[in-house]
Amino acid sequence: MKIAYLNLLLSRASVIRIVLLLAVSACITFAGCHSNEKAGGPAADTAAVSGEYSPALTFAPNVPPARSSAAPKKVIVDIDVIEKVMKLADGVDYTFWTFGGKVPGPFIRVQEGDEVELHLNNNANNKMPHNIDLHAVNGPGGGAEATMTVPGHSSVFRFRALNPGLFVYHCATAPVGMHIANGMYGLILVTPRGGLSYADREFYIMQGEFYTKGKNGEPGLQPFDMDKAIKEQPEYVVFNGSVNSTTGANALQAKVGDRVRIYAGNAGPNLVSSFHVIGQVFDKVYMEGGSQVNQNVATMLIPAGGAEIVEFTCKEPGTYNIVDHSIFRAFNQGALAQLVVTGPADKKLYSGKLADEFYNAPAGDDAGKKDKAAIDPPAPEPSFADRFKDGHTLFESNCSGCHQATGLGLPGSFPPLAKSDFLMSRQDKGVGILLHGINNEPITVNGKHFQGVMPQLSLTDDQIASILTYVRNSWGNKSDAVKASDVKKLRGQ
Ligand SMILES: [Cu+2]
Repeated sequence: MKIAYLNLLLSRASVIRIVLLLAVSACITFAGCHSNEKAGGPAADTAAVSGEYSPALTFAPNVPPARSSAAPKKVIVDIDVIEKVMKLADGVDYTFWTFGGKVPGPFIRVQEGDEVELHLNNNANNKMPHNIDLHAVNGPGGGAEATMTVPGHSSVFRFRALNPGLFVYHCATAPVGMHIANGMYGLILVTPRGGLSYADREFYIMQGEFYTKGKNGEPGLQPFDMDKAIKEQPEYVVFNGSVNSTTGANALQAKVGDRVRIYAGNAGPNLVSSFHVIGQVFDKVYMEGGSQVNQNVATMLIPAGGAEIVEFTCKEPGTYNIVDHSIFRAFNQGALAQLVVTGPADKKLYSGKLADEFYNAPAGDDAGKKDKAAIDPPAPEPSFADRFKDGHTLFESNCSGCHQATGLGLPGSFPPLAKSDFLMSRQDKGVGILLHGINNEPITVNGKHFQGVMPQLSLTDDQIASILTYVRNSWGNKSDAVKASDVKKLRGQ
């Protein structure tokens, strides 16, 4: 989706004023160079509102398009509160409290100066009262007091969107932490007058924790655990409401050359997020979703109840993992999303692996000079038991993060190795994948389709033989040991 934004034309007088402003504030402002005066109208709080409309509300990862008219309008936003059971992870259900029936709630996009009229409808089937606190509001409780609503009622209040930026909204009914932990949050964007710069693709990602009675992965309908919430010990930390909401077939998609903007929120309720896209540098970041721009940052802190706008241009094809870089959250608790970039590779920008060669220590080093055969002699083939044991250790450090210690993988993202028809059909298939990785090629395992992405791991013939011996003889799999010489043969091809 291409999104066009208005470019602001600046008079010489306003350019001078901006230079002065920059000199004083020594910072770059939201929307480059804009102020209410320069937008040609009075301040946002006094500008006349002309006309009304109901904007499109989108659910993650989608973002509604920008409005073309710059004049402030009356904007009517209707949100239904729905309590419902949905999937938190494979085999794990949870009773979510939601804005609009999903977690996170709808993305609300308005413009600086708009008068927003918010209707909060509490479904008659719900059990709890709810309200909404929008961090974009200047007024008591951010609207929470005005919108406290019992089931079967609807509340209305209005606010003027005075401050441009990206803001969290959430339910603030007591116990507030429980309403947030159950999924009642989302983002509201107040675009500055003059709009944001051009972007080819915009995405909506929001992190949140879940505190379940059962441990991570324990199946069934899991109730909320207040004790774990108070101790800030979540079982799940996820993007967009569930484990694997935005991976595999649901990954974000972009093309080489695309300008990507991510609206990233963190609902908490407790943890601060270290938001990172592995293999991308954000060349532009609206810090904490506000007006100050930082440049060339790889990992952004997002406070609980806060948000960031990050931008980058996709330069190389590949699958990019989006994580909370408190990294056990990403690979063990669910805080993992993916962006798949397609298009031509530019080997001048990123070569991929160029060599894996025999290494000889420099002269004078204690290791001394040795010839290749002395360092890397053809080792005698170890026993099956030793191969299996080494393979287990190597699997734990290289493979279990994705394929899981159980060998069951993660549905939709990482194929199972346990009883895998693909793995067990032929030894050389596994060898080939461990030698070369998989670069976004489709593979089918036990009738299920995966868009395969696995990095090349730079393993030796011996290590590959051990890992394959382990995985081909674990979790119900059974076969002969894999020999290092079998791997060597295929490496040469
Ligand atoms: Cu609530």
